[in-house]
Amino acid sequence: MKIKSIVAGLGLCFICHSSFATTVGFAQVGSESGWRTSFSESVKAEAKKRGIELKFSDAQQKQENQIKAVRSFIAQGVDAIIIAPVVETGWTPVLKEAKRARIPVVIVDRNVQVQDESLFVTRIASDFVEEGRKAATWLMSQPQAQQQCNIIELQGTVGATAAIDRAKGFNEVLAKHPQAKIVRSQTAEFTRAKGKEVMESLLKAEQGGKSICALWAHNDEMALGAIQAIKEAGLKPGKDMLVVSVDAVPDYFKAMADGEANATVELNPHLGGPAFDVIEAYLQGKKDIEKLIRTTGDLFLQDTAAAEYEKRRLN
Ligand code: GYE
Repeated sequence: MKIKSIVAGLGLCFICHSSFATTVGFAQVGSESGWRTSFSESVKAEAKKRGIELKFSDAQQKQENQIKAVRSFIAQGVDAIIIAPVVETGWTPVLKEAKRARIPVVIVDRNVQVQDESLFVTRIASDFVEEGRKAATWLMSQPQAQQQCNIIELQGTVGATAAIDRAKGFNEVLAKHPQAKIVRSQTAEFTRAKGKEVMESLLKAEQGGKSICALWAHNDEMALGAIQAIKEAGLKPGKDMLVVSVDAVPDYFKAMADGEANATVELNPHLGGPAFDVIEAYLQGKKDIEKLIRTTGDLFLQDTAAAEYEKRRLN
């Protein structure tokens, strides 16, 4: 199939169309959140639908594992590689290796920091800065936030675009509201277990959390863990303390329907289709592919949460 790709790349292939057997390696971050799991499932289902052979690697949130996986995809001579990077830095050497082997790489979700943009075909991702802005804009519109509003922030993985950019967007809006400020901020690595553990310690540090107006979590999974900690501290999440985050996973809709969370910005996990569309187009010779393909998502609140939960829980 390598030969077919080359022939297709030259624009000479009449039989290649969607039926040619393509092998794609997918270096995934891990399975730290419900959103991540849906994203992995989307890629697997889409590969199956299109007859693509998928080599899937779960890096358990470690970049070194991802780099190893990419090297092994290169050694196996796959036709294309999808990388959902854990962190932004440290990608140049392995991307160069892929380029040397003439294997196209598509970046999905978080970003990579490289000087040479020709090292990847495109990146398919949401605007994380905008997600942070949306979360903060909603929070700042709430009556509780009109007077002094002390916020606890649970950050995502250190060095990950989703954490860097969400914080940036949120803080940008907050800067226009001097009555609101982040009083505690710590990473909880995008997981529910860490979300609970870190929130417990931050609530202790804040004398139980009575003076906290809101929790801002960089993803629903950490918020769900933190909601547990807030309840155990004797406070009502969603009422005594507003809860806002990003992802829009089914469990979070349930929490909103139960009144224990207030808002979330949707992050589309169905990235398999767009990723394979780009790969197929590239292998068939299309070279003028945009460097950034955006996905978007709306803010969801409690009013539609029960209905959304019903719609989404089985998907
Ligand atoms: O929000 C979180 C995940 O990189 C944007 O990673 C993604 C984040 C997502 O595990 O749930």
